[in-house]
Amino acid sequence: MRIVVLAGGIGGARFLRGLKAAAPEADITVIGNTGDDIHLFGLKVCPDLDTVMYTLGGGINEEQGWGRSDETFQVKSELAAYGVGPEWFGLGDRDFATHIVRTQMLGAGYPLSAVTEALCARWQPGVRLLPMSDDRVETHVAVDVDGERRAVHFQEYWVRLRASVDAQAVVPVGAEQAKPAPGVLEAIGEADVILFPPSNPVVSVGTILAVPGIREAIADAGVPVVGLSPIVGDAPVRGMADKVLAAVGVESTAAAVARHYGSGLLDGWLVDTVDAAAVAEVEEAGIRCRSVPLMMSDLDATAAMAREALALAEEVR
Ligand code: GDP
Ligand code: FO1
Ligand code: CA
Repeated sequence: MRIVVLAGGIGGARFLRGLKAAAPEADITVIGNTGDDIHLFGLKVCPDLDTVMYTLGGGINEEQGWGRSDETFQVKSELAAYGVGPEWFGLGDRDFATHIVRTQMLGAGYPLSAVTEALCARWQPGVRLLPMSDDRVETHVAVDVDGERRAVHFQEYWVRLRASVDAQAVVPVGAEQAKPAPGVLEAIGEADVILFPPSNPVVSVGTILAVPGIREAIADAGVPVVGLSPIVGDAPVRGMADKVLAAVGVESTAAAVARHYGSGLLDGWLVDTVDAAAVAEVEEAGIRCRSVPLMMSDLDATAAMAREALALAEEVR
């Protein structure tokens, strides 16, 4: 079975671990969000691609959910001693090596998709990891500070400001001009099932869908498209999905997120058991819905979620 998954960082990566356990024979292609990417110290950092690669490859900091395990921060403190920041973004020494290799290859003319493949040759994530695009896309968030509107990079909004101010708008800068990376449309066209993991609907899955051609290819694929809610009990399990959903006028409920994707895109939707009351509302919107436990507390629980998603896909096929 060929499965395509649109993934952000932590939510996407943890779900993929469960999916691999649930469907060990499946051929899994991951289309990764690159809207979180940022250039720092002359280096290109791709947080969501790296989170998927490290999580599936065994190099992730498990507690944190991002960055490397056994990490140290010597380079960061040496940079700080030169007065070179930003000090608010925690790049560790082991992680730095990834960004150096990536930036060196990009400088030599390799596209991001080829660089990602080369990095994955070390980590062996057990899935084919494709960036959504080889073109530069950067999510910016409009915020009002002291009565003035300004746009900040998504990482500045999340990591420096900790999403403490409301997001007025979310813009995937460059997405309109971006092309899907090589292999993305082909993978969607050849998929048997397409899954939206419990990733952020706006700044992860939404950004991938903003690359012209990807949303259309999924809607036209003619195969089941099933998603899992990242909203449990009317709040994100972690992160700032509530803030960025508000910016696009969507309530932070499992049902509202399903309606936001819409029946033109989604065939099936899983909500947590605490949101069982949302099932009827989602089904009224023309999307088949089930309530099942959706907390990725361990591998078994996550694999069970993946099995439920695949079962729902068979039901709507
Ligand atoms: P990010 O790029 O690191 O923010 O990760 P993603 O976009 O892939 O996923 C973020 C989303 O995952 C957040 O909106 C969380 O609510 C959701 N999430 C994290 N852990 C869980 C979980 O155990 N269950 C569910 N249902 N959602 C989760
Ligand atoms: N998240 C933080 O909250 N603080 C950090 O200092 C930080 C650094 C960082 C470095 C590399 C990387 O791949 C991810 C990093 N993240 C950090 C996580 C990142 O901001 C988020 O996972 C996502 O981009 C949010 O969707
Ligand atoms: Ca992300």
